[in-house]
Parts: sequence; structure tokens; C-alpha cells
Amino acid sequence: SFKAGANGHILKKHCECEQRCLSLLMRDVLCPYVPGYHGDVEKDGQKYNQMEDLLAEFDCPCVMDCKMGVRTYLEEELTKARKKPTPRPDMYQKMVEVDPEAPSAEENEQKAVTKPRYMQWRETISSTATLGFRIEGVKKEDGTVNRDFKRTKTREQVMAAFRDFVKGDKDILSIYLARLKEIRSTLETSPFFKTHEVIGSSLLFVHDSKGRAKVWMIDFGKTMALPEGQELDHRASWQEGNREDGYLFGLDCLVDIISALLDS
Ligand code: 4IP
Ligand code: ADP
Ligand code: MN
Repeated sequence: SFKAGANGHILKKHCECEQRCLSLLMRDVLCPYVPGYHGDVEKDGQKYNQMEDLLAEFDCPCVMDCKMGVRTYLEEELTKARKKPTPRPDMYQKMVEVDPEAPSAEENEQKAVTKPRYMQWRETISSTATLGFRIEGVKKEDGTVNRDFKRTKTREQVMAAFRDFVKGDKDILSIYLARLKEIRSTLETSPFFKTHEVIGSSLLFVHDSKGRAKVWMIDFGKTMALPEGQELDHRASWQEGNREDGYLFGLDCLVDIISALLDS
């Protein structure tokens, strides 16, 4: 769903929700931590959002995508699945590929699961449910991609993955840590962040062998404005209806884990 665009921009398949968020973010204190947004364009009959290529300033970048929050689906997907459950054979398939024992007898019968059921299962086999974030994938400098983190769950497993990602380089880790703390303190004052439920968004870690390292917030396809007057804490636990996402809970854990790596 991505394409290379003009003057170093990248094109991501258009999404109304993401467009709205990126536009608002350009005027928010979070602006330095999200890709620059350059409006929408149409190419070969498909609409795209045009944004800054975050990898442009790096040589052979190493990239890690961490999906933030304790919850990875919208509350409305839960309501929908209850009212009118859509069987998802594709998600059943993805589930048995990781763990044939995971589906219930009924799910095995249907050869399908609902979306929230799949998403919750993904949250609990990974670190999402306990640490408030999970590693989605890593791209090495040679371009090889590793998406095999579905069962990376414990603090120790996450630490090992980060250690491997930076190849033990503490200078890179300390740049990452400083940037994460900067993002955290900015999030705590951001009007945008206070008034949005941030679901399925990632922190993108990028470094290269020249010692450059940076982190950005990306993917606002499921970031929703709250009703007028409502605000989120982003650390409180989620109860259905309160729309808490656990974003800062996860960021606190991430900061803690990288600090521990630096101290070891
Ligand atoms: C995917 O599961 C991811 O959770 C996607 O989220 C989600 O897209 C997909 O839902 C779901 O199948 P795996 O990562 O286990 O393959 P993201 O795009 O943030 O990675 P949504 O639409 O929820 O963003 P479906 O319903 O699109 O298949
Ligand atoms: P999706 O909605 O399909 O999950 P994301 O926005 O999360 O898409 O992006 C998927 C991947 O594409 C990210 O993990 C990252 O590697 C890459 N990516 C996304 N946005 C940018 C960007 N602005 N610059 C460079 N790479 C990006
Ligand atoms: Mn994503």
C-alpha cells in the first residue's frame, strides 16, 4: 500500500482518518515527531497521502516498528462483532499457523474467528497486553525483514530483540532513549494526544552505521477523535467504554527497558 512519490516523499494508500490526524498533527506540538504531511495525490486512479520519507536522511538504515498501546482494535469493532459477527477465515488461518491449539472447538468447526478475538489473541501472545507495546518487525541494513516477533512477549525477550537490533551499540541506545523521553514529555502536553484514542499506531526506530538514530510516531489510520469535552489519560487501564489505549503505559515500559539495557 506504499509507493515512492515525488521529491523524496512516500505515498501511502489514502485514509480519511489518517489524513485528518496528520493535518492536525502538523499544527500540534507533536509535529517534530511525525512525518511531514504533504496533502493527498491521485496516481493511476488511486488516492494517496503524501508524506516525508523518514529514511531519507539515513545510509542503509536499520528500522524497527513497535506498535504502541495495550489495545490494537477499536471499541466499535467489538460492538460490531457482538451485534453482527463477521467470521474471518483469514484470521483463523493466521491463528493456527502460529498456534494450532489456540482456536476453540467452535472456532475450529467454523474455521473462522471474529476480528476482536484474533486481535486479543495477538495482544496476549505478544507483549502488547502486558507491556503496552509490541515489536511488529525489523528491517536490517541489508534490507532483510524479520516479522517473526508474534511471540516476543516477556521483558527479557523484548530486551534481547532490542540488543540485537542495535548490535549492542549503547550510543545508539542512548540517542533512542533521549528521543523517547522527548516524545513522552511532548505527548503529555499535546492537545491532539489528549483528545484522541490512538490505536494501532507505531513508533518507528531508525538508525544507521554512521551513528545517526531517531524515533518517529507513525500510522494514524485508527486514531480517533474523542467526543467533545472527553480526554484520555493514556496510562489508565482499559475498561470497555472508557476508550483508554495504554499508549503512555507502553511508552513508560519502553523507556524502562531501554534504560535497563543501557545500565547492563
Ligand atoms: C492485522 O493482523 C493487523 O492487526 C492490522 O493492523 C489490521 O488492520 C488487520 O485487520 C489484521 O489482520 P496481523 O498483523 O496479525 O496480520 P495494522 O494495519 O495496524 O498492522 P486494521 O484494518 O485493523 O488496521 P484487517 O481487518 O485489516 O485484516
Ligand atoms: P500500515 O497502516 O499499513 O500498518 P504504516 O503506516 O504502519 O502502515 O507503515 C508500515 C511500514 O512502512 C512502517 O513499519 C515503516 O517501516 C514504513 N513507513 C511508514 N511510514 C513511513 C515514512 N513516513 N517514512 C518511511 N517509512 C515509513
Ligand atoms: Mn501499522
